[in-house]
Amino acid sequence: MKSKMILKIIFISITIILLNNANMPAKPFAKEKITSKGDRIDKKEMATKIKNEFLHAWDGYKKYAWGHDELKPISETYKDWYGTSLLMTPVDAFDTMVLMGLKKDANETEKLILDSLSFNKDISVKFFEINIRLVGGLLSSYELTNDKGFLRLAEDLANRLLPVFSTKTGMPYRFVNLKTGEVSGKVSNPAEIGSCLIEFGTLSRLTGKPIYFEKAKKALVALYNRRSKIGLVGSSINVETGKWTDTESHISGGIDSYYEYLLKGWKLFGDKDCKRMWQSSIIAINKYLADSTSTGFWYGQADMNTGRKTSSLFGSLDAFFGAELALSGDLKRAEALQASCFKMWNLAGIEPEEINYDSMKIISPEYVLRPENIESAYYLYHYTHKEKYLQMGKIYFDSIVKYCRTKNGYSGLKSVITKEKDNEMESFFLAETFKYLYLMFAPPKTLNFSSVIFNTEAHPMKRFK
Ligand code: DMJ
Repeated sequence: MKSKMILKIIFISITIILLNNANMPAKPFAKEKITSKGDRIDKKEMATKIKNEFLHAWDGYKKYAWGHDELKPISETYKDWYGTSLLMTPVDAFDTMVLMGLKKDANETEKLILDSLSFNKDISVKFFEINIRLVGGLLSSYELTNDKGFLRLAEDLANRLLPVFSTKTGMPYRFVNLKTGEVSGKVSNPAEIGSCLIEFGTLSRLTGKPIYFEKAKKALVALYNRRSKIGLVGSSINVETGKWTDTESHISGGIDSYYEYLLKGWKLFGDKDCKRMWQSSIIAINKYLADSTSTGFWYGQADMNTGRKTSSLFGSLDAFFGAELALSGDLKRAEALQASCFKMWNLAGIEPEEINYDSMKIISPEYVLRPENIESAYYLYHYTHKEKYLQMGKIYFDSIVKYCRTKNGYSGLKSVITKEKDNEMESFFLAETFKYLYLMFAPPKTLNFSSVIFNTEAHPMKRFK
């Protein structure tokens, strides 16, 4: 009886190991050359340069968009997402300023936020974006400063977002009116449904009110429970009926941070369900979506029910996955994927939004100042201490300065081929892109990596003890 049991355990362990090793990259980051000379990087000098460029972007915001959501750097004006400002850029950028030690700017920004930010507005907002940028930004601002004003704002905002969870399934609607609580948007996607546990769970921990954690966790579990027999999720789902409306599976935009929050929900709160959900999901991802080709190691698209490959697209958003693999302990796949991401960045001297990795052709040519490729290089430098990731970070930074810098800030590109600018400076450029760049080169004492978990907008939350 006992030996039967032991045999069974051995059999299950071997099966898990085999599944986990499916589609392994052939050569993990083998002959990838980063710089021609292999020069050592002066970290102090890089950190100073990055800080100065952050200030250049922030000065443009101050001059032409102060008090508004975002800077339009070429027309030298501003943009408010909903016709009235929610201070997207200041809230998103504040913790980066604190980490960079920019005391004067941080003090001015803190005053702007605490004196003028209010959420009692008759506007219908996108739950996902408002949560990751504003609730996340306010919570990390509170944890870094201990100023209760930030926590009060985060709690007020989260209370106004709560009506989104009023479905039978527990999965949230996409939009909510901040004043009336009216909800809309029943066809959603895994990322928008499953990316609030870090923020809502942290809010519960800080306020002692369990409701936020419970709502976010219920949504995450409800989505996980609708995975296919082979363990994958699709691209869109009706949150009222729980029925999938698009069964294409991938790790890209629209699904990406659902997986990120399973892993980070485990790491941040020690949540056992998140651990189990991540561990079973990553087996399916590596079995059906991982793709080792002659051009590198990638993650593509497949049907969630059959596992049949549907396309070979990879883009700037997918580049976040190296960071997740590294955080989960799978450095082999993380390093191989980062080598592919580096190739993608270098196709046109700066990263395109999407490529076909079979042909290595650019499919969507824009670069909207996204952080993910840099985020993964930062994680890999943290875990491996390999100089090549610093060199990679320097190449990324130099190309952003070269192609995206404007007289009054930074602009995304309509095309990485023509380098034509798009006149947008997204708030995540200051929250994420600059933060990850800076942290890669800054002294380790700037932020204790292992004591925090970053939300998907790079706002660090203290790990739950
Ligand atoms: C950010 O708002 C977040 O990282 C989100 O998860 C997806 N992408 C943008 C930046 O590219």
